[in-house]
Amino acid sequence: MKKSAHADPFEKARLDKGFGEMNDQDDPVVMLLRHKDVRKCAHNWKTFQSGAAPGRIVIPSEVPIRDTRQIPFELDPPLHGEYRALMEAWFKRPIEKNYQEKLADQINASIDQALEMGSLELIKEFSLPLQSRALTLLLNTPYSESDTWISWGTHVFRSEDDPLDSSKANILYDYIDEQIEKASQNPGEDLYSVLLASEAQGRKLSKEEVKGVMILTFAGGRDTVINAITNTIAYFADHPQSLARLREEPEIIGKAVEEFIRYFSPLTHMGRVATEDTQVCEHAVKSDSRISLCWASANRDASVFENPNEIILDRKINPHVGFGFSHHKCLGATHAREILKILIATLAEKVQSIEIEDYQENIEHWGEFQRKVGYDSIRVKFQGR
Ligand code: EMZ
Repeated sequence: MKKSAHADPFEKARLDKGFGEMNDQDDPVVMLLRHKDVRKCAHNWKTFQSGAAPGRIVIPSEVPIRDTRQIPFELDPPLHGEYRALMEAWFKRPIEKNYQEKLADQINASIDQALEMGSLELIKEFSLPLQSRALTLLLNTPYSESDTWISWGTHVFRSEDDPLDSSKANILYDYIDEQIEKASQNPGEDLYSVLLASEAQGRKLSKEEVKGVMILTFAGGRDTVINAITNTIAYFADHPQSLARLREEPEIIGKAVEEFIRYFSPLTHMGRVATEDTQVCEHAVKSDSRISLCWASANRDASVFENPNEIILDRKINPHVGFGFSHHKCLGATHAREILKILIATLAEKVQSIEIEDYQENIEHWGEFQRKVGYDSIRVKFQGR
């Protein structure tokens, strides 16, 4: 199998019964595996809520390591919509030309540096710095802040031997508290200041609410974006003809980005908490227990996607749920899509070939399922054109 391949561990269970079961910190989770069920339950916020205890809808549950509610992601309608509306325009800024030019400058510089280095460890020396620098644009904060964020490593709540690392989480919380203090004393043009000046429920957002938005902005788009970048580059290493095709047909880059998101599904699943005794796939779900919406499995559902285990760069019909579905669709998706589009265009322009020299896969364990989500490390060599 190619080094960049990501097998589908959910296929059998998806076909046989439509769900899987796992245990997360003594709290069972019923994983929904079919595209139709995932979309239906994502839409049904009354029965499957997001506004449970902060951290509970994340799997592994982050209840032990945080009290701050992440906004708007851990709210349900109608409150969810009121908060989300405050942020929509800000998170759409990546479609502006000026934003894209700055992003392109950053990505050009990253690729030039990679070409100069020749061989590099892609995550630490490329994907993580690229993600962090790009985040300075989304937050509209000084570029130099990215050095601090890079020093935190790939995931802000996990470390190599601890899936819920509270000391690491505290570094992020303290940093955000400090930035909120600074912005409240000296407002500027950054996201902290914009949020501090916003109003919901007929009053200004509290510092705790602003913190909730900021934690989500930092955490939600971190390992997900890093994995998407890394997996895309690993794919081009195995498929140089695909990079050549995108060079010849830049008009399909947008479709290719959607296909990569579908195939790699950077976020495996997201939980919901049942508000009443109910059923999914004829399986009983008790009130106050969790289900998960398994985006990664839904994205390989052969009843929706022809040849789901193949990357078809210009796939015509692609209703993937890689950015979630319904009310809680990813707010950072515009930013993530722009990063990938510009990355692919720049690789096509500047890179002739990429060779994978060494790699360690990052395998997630979810009950009976083992899923490759990316790499723990991957050494590659870039060859310029
Ligand atoms: C949460 C989550 C959001 C969570 C869309 O995903 O991402 C996870 O990586 C974080 O750990 O707290 O922000």
